[in-house]
Amino acid sequence: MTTPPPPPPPPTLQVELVPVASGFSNPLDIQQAGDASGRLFVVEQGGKIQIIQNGSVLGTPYLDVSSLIVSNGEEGLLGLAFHPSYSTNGCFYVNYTTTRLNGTLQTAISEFRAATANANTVNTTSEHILFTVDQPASNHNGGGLAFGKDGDLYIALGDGGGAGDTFQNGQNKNTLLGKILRIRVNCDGTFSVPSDNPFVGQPNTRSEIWLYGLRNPFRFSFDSVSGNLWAGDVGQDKFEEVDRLTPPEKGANLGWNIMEGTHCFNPPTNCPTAGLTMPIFDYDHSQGDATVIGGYVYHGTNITALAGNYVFGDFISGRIWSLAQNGQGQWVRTFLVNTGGGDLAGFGQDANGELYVARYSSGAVARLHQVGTP
Ligand SMILES: [Ca+2]
Ligand SMILES: [Ca+2]
Repeated sequence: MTTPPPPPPPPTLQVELVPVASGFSNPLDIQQAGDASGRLFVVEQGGKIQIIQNGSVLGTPYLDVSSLIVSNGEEGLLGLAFHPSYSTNGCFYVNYTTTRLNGTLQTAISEFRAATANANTVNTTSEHILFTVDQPASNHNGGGLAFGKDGDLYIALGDGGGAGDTFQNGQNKNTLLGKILRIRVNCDGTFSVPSDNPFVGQPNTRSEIWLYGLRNPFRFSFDSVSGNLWAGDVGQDKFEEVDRLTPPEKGANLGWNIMEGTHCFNPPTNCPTAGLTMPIFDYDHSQGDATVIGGYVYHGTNITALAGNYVFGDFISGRIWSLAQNGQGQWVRTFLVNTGGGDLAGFGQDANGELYVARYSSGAVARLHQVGTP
């Protein structure tokens, strides 16, 4: 009688970055159009959107707004979202900074329209600017755009800039800065404010506001299954935070600049926390991390261990982690892989739920992949 071999050790999740395409200039976002075309749209900070199709970068940009925008530091073409009915209406939305409209720095939220949904180039003359917001400083412009499961467009704007909320916008509900907004777009250059937005009809507030008290929500997303909103809100000098809001939590005050993460900021001790919605997770700068990059809840099939986990990272360190609740309900962060410092500017999710990273300084797009799987 032979002794059976010992069982193999439990598998350890090993995640690698598989190159998908390269040759981009400061890519910072990756989107897909929900049109079953398999195309990935790569947003370059300087103003071009490039298409990856069947593993190759098409020779002509999908859209080129380089001449319409300003791009420098935290400025540029910062976000892209395709209309939920893009395959029939061709409408998509971008968030960029510009000085061309009134000579001073503004954020513009613009609609563009492809002549046909399968077009691989879009003319800039199809632009309709939905609205602009004056930017008092060059930094903290936010940038993300995303459609919720409700079909409405959500827009992330930072506190305007400076440091420590110089312009006191986070808690000021009479400005769009330092907020996540919700509007209803019509794909004809117009939009409306949904009547169930939280501050509709309240004096001295902006009805477009969905969430307030944010510092610089550069990246946010919706869980494609639950509809929860996940945001990475970039901190000041000490703490980075991850926020998760369920759809009913409209009108929540996420705390800035009373708090930075779960810590008092202004005042620095004994700050008034009543009514504030805390991040589900925050982390300090002691390990070289200093700019959170919001990602996506994983619903792909390649990395089975990450099912339902939130995947996010940090621009400064390049680290990418997963975040999930343990059996006691505590949020636990697990390191997955590192892009290298200054190289992680955004995540993308394809039609199958697989995740990609926009590698800012190396000008590449890579896919998160479990080592040892096809
Ligand atoms: Ca700004
Ligand atoms: Ca907060």
